[in-house]
Amino acid sequence: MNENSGIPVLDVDPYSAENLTDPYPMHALMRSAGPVVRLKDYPTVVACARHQETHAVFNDAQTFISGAGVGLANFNIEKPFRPRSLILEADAPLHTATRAVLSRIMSPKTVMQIRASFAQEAERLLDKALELNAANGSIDWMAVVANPFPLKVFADSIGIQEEGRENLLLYGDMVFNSMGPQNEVFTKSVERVVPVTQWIMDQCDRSKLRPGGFGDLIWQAAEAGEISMEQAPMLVRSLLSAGLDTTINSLGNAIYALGHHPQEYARLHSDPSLARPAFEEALRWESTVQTFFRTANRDCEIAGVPIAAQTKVLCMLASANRDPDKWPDADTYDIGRRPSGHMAFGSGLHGCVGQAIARLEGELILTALAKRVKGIEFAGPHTRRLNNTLRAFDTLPVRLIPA
Ligand code: OVM
Repeated sequence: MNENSGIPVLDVDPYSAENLTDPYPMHALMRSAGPVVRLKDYPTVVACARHQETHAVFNDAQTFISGAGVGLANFNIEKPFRPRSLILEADAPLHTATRAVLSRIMSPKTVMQIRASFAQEAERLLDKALELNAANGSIDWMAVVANPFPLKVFADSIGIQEEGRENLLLYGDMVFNSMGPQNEVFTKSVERVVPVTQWIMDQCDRSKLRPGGFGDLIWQAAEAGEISMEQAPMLVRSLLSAGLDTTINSLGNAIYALGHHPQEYARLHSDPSLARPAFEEALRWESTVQTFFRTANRDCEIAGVPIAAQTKVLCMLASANRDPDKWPDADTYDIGRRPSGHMAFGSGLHGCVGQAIARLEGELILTALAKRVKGIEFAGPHTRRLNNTLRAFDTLPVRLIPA
């Protein structure tokens, strides 16, 4: 205990290889220590690992701002690692304007319009997965399904060229790593992304974007004066940053959840209309975005604990999603649960603006899987891609048992 503040100080590093590999014992320790904890090695930080405080912080955007960065770095003190995102790392009124544009482009109406073509690609990919599985006895779910699907359907929706799309994976990996400390996980991902950074920024130019795609619609909003012309490429960059690595690893995490719970998979197989809640529960049980920060912009309190202005607040979203005070049998993956209030898409004003498209992608892949496959077995050890923010895989070998 720290006598000055009365806040428990824990000697745990959320960014150690051990905790990135298996964060759950750390989550339990943090939740049980108190509503707010300090971390010995991160003196600028307080952390919330319970659902109640995490939710409260995310729903008070006036006190807990995003404009000073949603990673460990405080942009009021340190220079942002890249020009700051105009939506993720912004507050009102800037955020209000950029959010309105992206939320219209990815509205429920858009989701209805893209559904048929996304479904066709999901069916085609699962046909291919079963063929490869028949030929080889197993497949790498990441290589055959999880990586290719968003790289096809979401990148097509944005309207970027096919050549070089794999660069987006290196970029996303780096962006999410940059929200943690400058550890080896981060510096290695920066080394990999350097050669493709110019390619990424080039794709944000109007001339590169298919007319009528999400990217072009952002430029149209600039032409209409909703945002400035200088802001348009930066908002396209947000789609490229946030739209691939997240959904890709959510598709990985969903198969990981179902593979570990054969009875839940059997339920899904017998009723493929459970695809949507099965995906949602996977987001709760194994949250792809594990953490985001806010910054206290004034002296304030969390759960009655005084928090000084400029403190970085580490919100452990994945831990909130396993908080036993919020969720009965929190560690149990149950596709009959309707996990509303989970924090995997964040919450409040900044809640994931693409979440309807992410859910569509998850639903369609799990539906196509459930129709063709009666069981999933792991076909060897998976390999994780350690990331300071994401729960991610390099490979996830599975054997699909055809129905
Ligand atoms: C952005 C951005 C980057 C990463 C994640 C994200 C989850 C947004 O550049 O706006 O939202």
